[in-house]
Amino acid sequence: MTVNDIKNAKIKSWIEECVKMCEPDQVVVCDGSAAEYDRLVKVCVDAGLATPLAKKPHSYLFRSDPSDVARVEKRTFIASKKQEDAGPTNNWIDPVELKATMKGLYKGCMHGRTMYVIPFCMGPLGSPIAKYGIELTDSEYVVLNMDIMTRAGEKVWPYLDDNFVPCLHSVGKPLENGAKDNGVWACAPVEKKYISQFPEEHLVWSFGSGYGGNALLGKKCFALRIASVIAREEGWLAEHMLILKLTNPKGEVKYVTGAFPSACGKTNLAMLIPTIPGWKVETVGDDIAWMKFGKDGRLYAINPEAGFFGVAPGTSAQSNKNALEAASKNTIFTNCALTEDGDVWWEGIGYPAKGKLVDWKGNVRDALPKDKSPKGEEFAHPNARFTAPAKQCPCIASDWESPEGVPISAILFGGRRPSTVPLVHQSRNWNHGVFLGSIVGSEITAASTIDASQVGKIRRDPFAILPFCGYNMGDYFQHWIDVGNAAKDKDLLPKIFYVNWFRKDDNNAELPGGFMWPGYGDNSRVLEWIFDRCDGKDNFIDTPIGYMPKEGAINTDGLADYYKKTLPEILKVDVEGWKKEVKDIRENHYPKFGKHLPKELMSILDDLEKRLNAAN
Ligand code: SAT
Ligand code: MN
Repeated sequence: MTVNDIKNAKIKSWIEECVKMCEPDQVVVCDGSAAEYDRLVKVCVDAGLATPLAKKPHSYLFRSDPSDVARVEKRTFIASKKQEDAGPTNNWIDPVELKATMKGLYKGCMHGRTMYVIPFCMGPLGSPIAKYGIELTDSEYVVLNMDIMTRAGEKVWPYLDDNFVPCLHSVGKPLENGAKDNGVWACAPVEKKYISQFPEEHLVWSFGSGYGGNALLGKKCFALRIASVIAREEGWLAEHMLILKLTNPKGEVKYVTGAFPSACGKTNLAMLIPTIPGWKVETVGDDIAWMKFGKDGRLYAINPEAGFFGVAPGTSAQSNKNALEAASKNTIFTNCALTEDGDVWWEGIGYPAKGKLVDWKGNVRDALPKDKSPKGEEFAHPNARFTAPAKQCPCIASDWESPEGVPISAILFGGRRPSTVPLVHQSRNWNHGVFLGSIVGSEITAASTIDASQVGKIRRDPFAILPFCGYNMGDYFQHWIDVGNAAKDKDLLPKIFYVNWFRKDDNNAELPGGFMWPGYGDNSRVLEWIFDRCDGKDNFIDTPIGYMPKEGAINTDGLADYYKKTLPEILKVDVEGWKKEVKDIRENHYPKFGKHLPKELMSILDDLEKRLNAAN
């Protein structure tokens, strides 16, 4: 099929306009077939951009440009008409000005390249919660990744109408006069990179980067930044959340979503292997959840994606066996190291490499006798990724593609908090849960900053959606409150919990890494308590910060003695710590949102302070 065969006039004229501006050598409408995938892989292999992996069937390694290895938040823009609508946490440029600048960049930017037209669906095809888009891109790598991460190609046309989200992408490196990429990843210098969302138009324009969320526009740009705007207009929730299916030993099922800032093990939690007998965790999604009220008044969630774009380093048989299995075939690896026998390797894979490795920059180096490397000398880039089909995950839930979604019983928030925040506590009600979401954050550690004065401070990442919210974060809090108010029956709303797997006691030499809780599969012990809480079981005590496990309510069978000893400590309310927390929220966090901060949240903060004072 060609652009001329497209029946929808709005779609056709948008593509024609982009073709006129970008001037590609040719335009290909993607059908999403296996043959097309293999043809584009061959283009990349022949161009020296991809390496087939002997050890992983139908899988390829790409190396990006060293300047194009992650999302670029500084170059990500919410171009609403009014700056106030982008809010205090987003970069804003006037949309008229931004469009003028970007049109200048897009002019002729696809010379020497092919423009691919990718029709795609976020969510199961035909689902009442799904949304549709079209990405135009000059990157074969993007087409291949979109094939895994979304439902893309010919099958989408019957569902496309005037409501599609247009997503224009260019790597921003035209090839003039027959020039070739010559095995070099194409991108533009950082000051020419623009990852732009136009919320009023539900439009995405991305220029200059070929990597991940900058370029696979269905993911963060559409499914979070634009979808959060649409969700607010339409009364639902587009969230940076995993979705898991939890089955207890009696075979009863509950679905849980969870939002965590990066580096808190979100993908690991979504694919967790419980250590408590009889329990099962299965995956519905590892990154994004779209939640809408069903006819029965419950919130139903779909995973809008079809694949995992997971961080490779740190993924091992111990940390996440299921992710390794998911990425064992039909997978694209980016910026991992290459072994002599044609496999990928990364730091934290669980075993040292042998012989020589080609590192992510393409240099051949002797492998080290361990699976760690000094900072800055990693063989795999710390943000190296695997793009794997979700259906290959051994623990994918049988109903992960259910068009009506899965009914959510619990919502989790969490962060890395070495002190103050207990292992788990439950909000008293929906608005108190919104409060917990609004204060999500991780403590800044020496490992995450070069600025020593920042260490110990909390980097707030409300709802873990800070870089992905398409509008004013204060209005976003209000939207969550409005969704709770819109519930037909408040008792049917999911229960909201705050978990913290990362409490530390560096003075206790018995604890591995100083962590007071083992995490990983043992987090199932906390999930069990949450499951029972959703059933209203009498397993809690009322505390100044919310509901917490009563003594003996967390299953400790088989837990190492030193964790049994630390458990009471991480299930206590640290009154003095929480008073400092309240002060930090009042002085440093909430003032950012000015008059957009919902008054409900301020009264919950006041109430928390009162309860803490009364606890003395
Ligand atoms: O590159 S992505 O935005 O897809 C992943 C991430 O940075 O969270
Ligand atoms: Mn994410």
